[in-house]
Amino acid sequence: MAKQHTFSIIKPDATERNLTGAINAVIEKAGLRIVAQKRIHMTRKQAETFYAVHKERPFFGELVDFMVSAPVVVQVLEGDNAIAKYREVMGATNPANAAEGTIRKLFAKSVGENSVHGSDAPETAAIEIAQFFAGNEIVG
Ligand code: 3AN
Repeated sequence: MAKQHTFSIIKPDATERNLTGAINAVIEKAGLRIVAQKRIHMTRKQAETFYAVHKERPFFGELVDFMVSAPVVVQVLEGDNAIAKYREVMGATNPANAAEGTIRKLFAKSVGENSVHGSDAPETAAIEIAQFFAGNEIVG
């Protein structure tokens, strides 16, 4: 399997609890390499663009409010089968359903405040990475 890139966000509930390093340790232990990373405070416009696919969902407003409530860490992760691998490492969207040892089982507070985001397909990974990183900021 060729090396793949996926886009990750360490969300406000996690940065506020100073969990960036703890989450990065789980990511690296799983064999994924952090090849780009920056801490930003998302604007409302950035969050609305990022979550545009969820615009019609009842939790959209709440989700955007949450994502702009505190800093986040945006990342590009590299590895074999990185997209599926990171979703496995994150665990289920609702931490109540997340498997032992996953980031969401270990750290997430609720289905909304669930500590991390990871791309769900190669097409979305490419779009999400391009929203936050220039090519020369990704150093493998
Ligand atoms: P995932 O992040 O596991 O791909 P999605 O794409 O279904 O999950 O949802 C995107 C984000 O929307 C979630 N990470 C979570 O923060 C939020 N979300 C999903 N479902 C709910 C819900 N029922 N109530 C509040 N927020 C939700």
